Amino acid sequence: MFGFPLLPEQASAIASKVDALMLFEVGVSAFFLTMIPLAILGFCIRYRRGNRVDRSNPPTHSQSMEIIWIVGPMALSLVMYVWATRLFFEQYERVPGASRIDVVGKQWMWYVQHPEGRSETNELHVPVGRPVRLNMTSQDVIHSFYLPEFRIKQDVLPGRYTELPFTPNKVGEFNLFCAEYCGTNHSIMIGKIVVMEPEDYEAWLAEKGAGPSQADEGEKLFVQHHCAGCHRGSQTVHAPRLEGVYNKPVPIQAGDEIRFEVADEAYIRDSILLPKEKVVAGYEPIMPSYKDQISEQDLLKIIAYIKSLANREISQ
Ligand code: HEC
Ligand SMILES: [Cu+2]
Repeated sequence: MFGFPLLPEQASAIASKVDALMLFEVGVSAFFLTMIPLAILGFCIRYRRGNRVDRSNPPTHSQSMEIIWIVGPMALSLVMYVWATRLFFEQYERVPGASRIDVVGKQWMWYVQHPEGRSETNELHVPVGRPVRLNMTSQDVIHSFYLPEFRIKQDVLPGRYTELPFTPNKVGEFNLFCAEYCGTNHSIMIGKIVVMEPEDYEAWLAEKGAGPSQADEGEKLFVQHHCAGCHRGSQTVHAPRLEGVYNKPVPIQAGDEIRFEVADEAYIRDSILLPKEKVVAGYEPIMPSYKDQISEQDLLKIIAYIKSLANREISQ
């Protein structure tokens, strides 16, 4: 309208669907927002003092009206509820084969780590048309990862991993904002997302030379922090091997009982920071806690390494 866009561009697979739902909700609101004041105004004028109108037998009850105003809004609300819920599940659905990219928010910047090894700040490069899953955490306070052109937003929380799946469908540069007030310089916590043709993306990843991958860096840290001393089949310490553990159910000793938990990113993170919380059945709780000793970035690298072990054979 007059060269002033009312809505940002639609740059992800889900964007047009989010807009359709929003337009519907705005339409319903606008309808009632006009009809109710119009009715009030109409009655005010018609029944103003001194106007000669029939005021005998004012209706005190109308069953049909009651049915309309109960069933109508309920049906409309249910349409919005079902529509929005389906869209929500569609957006957060885990697409197999999505590439996982790690994001750490901190006052006041975004740090992004690609599994291939390249990292960047306040920028996120992704290939067009391929599903991506961001695995995000914060080093300090609550931030929120907001891509307006993609119509997606997700809180980024300290001490927890949240995920944000999406599929970009337009090549170009788009906005990245922090959408949760996070302190003095919150307003400069902005960046951009660069959507590239897959070939260009591959070239971009390799631009700085084939450095170590995220998992390789994680392996270095695994040795540096002495994890390897216990977890690589030590003669003196009885600790579980980590090959193949990722995304598999692990038996946890809970009192006298054993329960199973899937070793996802959050589980591995907890195992490193709070090892006494969940002790693997059959082992002593001798693993030291690494709380406040390993940065969020390094934790993600170690997790990437453990994840990469999932496909390796156990070798003694
Ligand atoms: C002193 C020996 C020791 C060190 C050092 C150690 N661990 Fe452990 N770790 C254990 C033992 C024993 C267990 C099993 C008992 C438990 O769950 O606490 C374990 C459990 C785990 C688990 C859960 C495994 C499963 O099968 O569910 C993970 C993941 C893990 N450690 C990662 C690490 C990482 C990463 C480091 C280094 C930052 C590390 N550990 C350092 C002894 C150790
Ligand atoms: Cu922020």
